[in-house]
Amino acid sequence: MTGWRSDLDPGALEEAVTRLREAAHAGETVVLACHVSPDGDALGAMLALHLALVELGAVSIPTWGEEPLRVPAPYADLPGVDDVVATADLPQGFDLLVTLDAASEGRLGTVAPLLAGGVPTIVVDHHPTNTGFGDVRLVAPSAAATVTVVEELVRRMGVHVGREIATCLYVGLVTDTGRFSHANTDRAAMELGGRLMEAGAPHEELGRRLFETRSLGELQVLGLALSRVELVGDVALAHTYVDADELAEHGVGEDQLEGLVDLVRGVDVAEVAMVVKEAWDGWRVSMRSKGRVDVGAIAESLGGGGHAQAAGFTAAQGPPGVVDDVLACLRGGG
Ligand SMILES: [Mn+2]
Repeated sequence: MTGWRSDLDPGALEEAVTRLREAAHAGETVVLACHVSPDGDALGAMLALHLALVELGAVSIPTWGEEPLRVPAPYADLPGVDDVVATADLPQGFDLLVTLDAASEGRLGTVAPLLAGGVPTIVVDHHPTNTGFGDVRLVAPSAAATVTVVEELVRRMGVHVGREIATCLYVGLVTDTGRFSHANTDRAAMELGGRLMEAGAPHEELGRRLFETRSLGELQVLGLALSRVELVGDVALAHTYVDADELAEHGVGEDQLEGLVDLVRGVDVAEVAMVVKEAWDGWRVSMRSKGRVDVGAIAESLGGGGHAQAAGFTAAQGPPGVVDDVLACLRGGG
């Protein structure tokens, strides 16, 4: 096996396929759990495997461990999404647990305690930081997305990848690769995308729904925030903010403005971008760097964390105080 497949233990792959097929053919109950605050890869991987298991005869129950379960708007029409069940409503006994795109037990939220119940657990993931929990582990850090591993599983289970499964898999692939543009985009990702297109994934419609659709309120809040971007020339910092009243007025959640900081980073002369959003528990600060400044170190020094090019922290005070703190770090060589 080459590429991402060489990350997997062939014995574990075979065991996972056998267990899933046997469970399905015996009509057993399989619980599938993706990480909390699910993104496209988490939901796509879980629902694709769910549809495959149902086709083979399993009682498959998809869930994730938070209450209330709120499916993010772009994913509300995914095939199988109506079958999602709250963790509190899971049956008392089930036969097999599969976790998807979750790097640690903590990311499973209220599903995590089920791991201690002695139910065999298959872990399907692609995070290099996966902590190694579970019984059968299919963790492929070289895979662009968890759906990459799921497609392999589904094919080996003998299930045909039709339009519905392809749609779920494509959503995971196109979101985790940033529309086939992030560094994790490789030949395997491109080839998988092609196969899924051929299988009927509506790529054009999905592209529009996932990347080009916003509520009117979201668009207006973006406009507001963009209209007051400021540039601090000596440190090439572009920054802006949105407060809680503005979010409430437009019916927008602070978590719905994920893309704003990337827009701010797009300012041609900026090296660092920062967005400050007021949330119920303080001010959430997102930072991005084009590479010369380690924003992870700055976020860490201010009580948060992240990567060199994408990081964040929570602050008790909003602008201008939080801007002053960050400027002190940037000017201090932090
Ligand atoms: Mn992922």
